[in-house]
Order: sequence, then structure tokens, then C-alpha cells
Amino acid sequence: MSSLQTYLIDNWEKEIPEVTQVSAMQALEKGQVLYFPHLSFPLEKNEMRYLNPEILKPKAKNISYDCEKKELNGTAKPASEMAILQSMLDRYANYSRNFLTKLIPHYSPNLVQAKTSFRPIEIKGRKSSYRKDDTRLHVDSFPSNPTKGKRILRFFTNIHPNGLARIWRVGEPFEEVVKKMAPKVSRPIPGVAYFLKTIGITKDYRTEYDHYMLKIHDLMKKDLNYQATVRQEEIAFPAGCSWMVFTDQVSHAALSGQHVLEQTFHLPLQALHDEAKNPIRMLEKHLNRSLL
Ligand SMILES: O=C(O)CCC(=O)C(=O)O
Ligand SMILES: [Fe+2]
Repeated sequence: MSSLQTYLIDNWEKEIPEVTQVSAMQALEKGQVLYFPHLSFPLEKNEMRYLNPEILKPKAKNISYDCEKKELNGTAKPASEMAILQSMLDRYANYSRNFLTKLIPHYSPNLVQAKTSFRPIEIKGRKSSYRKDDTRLHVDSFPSNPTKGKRILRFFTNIHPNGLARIWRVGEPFEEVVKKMAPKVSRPIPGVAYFLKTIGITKDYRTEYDHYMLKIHDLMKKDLNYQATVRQEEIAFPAGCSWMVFTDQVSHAALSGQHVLEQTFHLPLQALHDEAKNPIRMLEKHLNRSLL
């Protein structure tokens, strides 16, 4: 199975034929990356000046935007000076949500729009701890943000003004990741999840599923031999294209590139077309018990 499934859609708003809708949903749930080489996000002239890492506040990796609260985070300057940037992210949030609704209408009743982000830093050479190092293959899982089983679906658009591609690697299928990593994870210590939530380290209760995903994320990134030897494919996403993937299922790494927009969506399990093929069920099958 190739890791990419390509769709030549070049318009955010046009209706999408049903055969394409079904193909996209099945490819996504199988663990492929949906690739839209002609789906670009043109910037207005007055938005171009934000393509500059200096708009980030110190230590921030990206600017994040909550399109429901209309709240911008991660900028060095007060939000009032960032009104144009905010409207750019708001437009991207709307375009990507409407597009996904047209591409996979099956998901739309249950689709939850999470943060929008703008990532203006060159990834290559960026310093970070191994856990935060997204140049290493990983599946997404975040220490303070348990999903409690909700899926993580991410939509990306490369908006680099001078044509620089974003270089990714896609690793082995999740079943293989589970076989290698899950046996190394010990069960959560009873009471810890409750404690983490009570003192505010986690924003919600860390389920056993979240525990396994987080440990697998860390084990993958920490294991340099795994990183070097596991089957992987390099993909270049040129400027002016978009792509979408279940990042909690597809092992991925972003090696280089600058200036990307990203929209995260969450999806409850029951919204999937084929509930059997998701990371939760794969982990449960491997461990032979329920995790949620
Ligand atoms: O910034 C990127 O290209 C991808 C980084 C990543 O690992 C993610 O967004 O989950
Ligand atoms: Fe990731």
C-alpha cells in the first residue's frame, strides 16, 4: 500500500463526487495520507509579512488559534496588532472545515474543530527535547491533552512563498508499531491518572488508551535504532499543496520546511466508517482488553 492517496481537487468550495468521498474516507481510515497537490491557500498581500518566525513569542513552536473563541496564542505582539494574522487563520479554519465537510460528509455531524496553527519556523535544526522532536517518527499523543479515544485528524497546507517543500517521512503501519512498542509499555499505576487531573497536569482524565499512546509516542522517538532502521518513505509536500492524515495512527516525521498552516479535528470513534480499523481497537486487540 502506498502511503499517499492523491486527489486533484483544486478548489476549496466545489462539490465533490460521491465516489471521491468514499475513496477519501476509506484511504484515510486505512492509514494513508490524502494528498491534494493543487489545493493551495493564497495569502493576501498584507498577510505576507507574517511569514516570519519573529512573530513568535520566545520558545513558542507555532502560533495557535482557537476559531471558536477567536483567540490567538503564541505571538510576540499583543493580539490587537495581529488582527490580520488572526483573520488569515480564521479563513484557513473555515476553508479547511468546509472542505472536510464536503470531502467526507460522513464525518461532519460529529466533527469537532480543535486548534488551528501557523508554523513559521524552519523545522530542520530546531532544538528540542527528544519528546518534542517531530523530526523523529511518531504517532501523535500529547501529555496534557488526553483524547479519551477521540481520533486526531490533521489538515496541512504548505504556504511557503518561495516554493520550499515540507519534507516528511511516513513510517510503518500502526499494527507494526503496536507489535514492537506495546510490549514495552507497563500498565498505568492506579490512581496516577486521577492525580494528574486533580493537580492540573492533564486537562482531562488520562485513560488507559491515552497512557499507551503517550508511552508509544515517547518510545518511538527515543529509540534511535528504530528511527534509523524502520521501513519509511520520504515525501515532499511542495509549496501550494495540502494534505490530511490521522496523525494518531500514521507514523510520521517532519524533517524540514517552513511556513505551514495546520488545522486539527477530533472525531469520536463511532463517527468512523469502519470502527474496527482504528488505533484504539488495534491496541485493544493486541492487549486483549478494553482500554477506554
Ligand atoms: O509540522 C509538521 O509538518 C508536522 C509536525 C507533526 O508531527 C504534527 O503536526 O503532528
Ligand atoms: Fe505529529
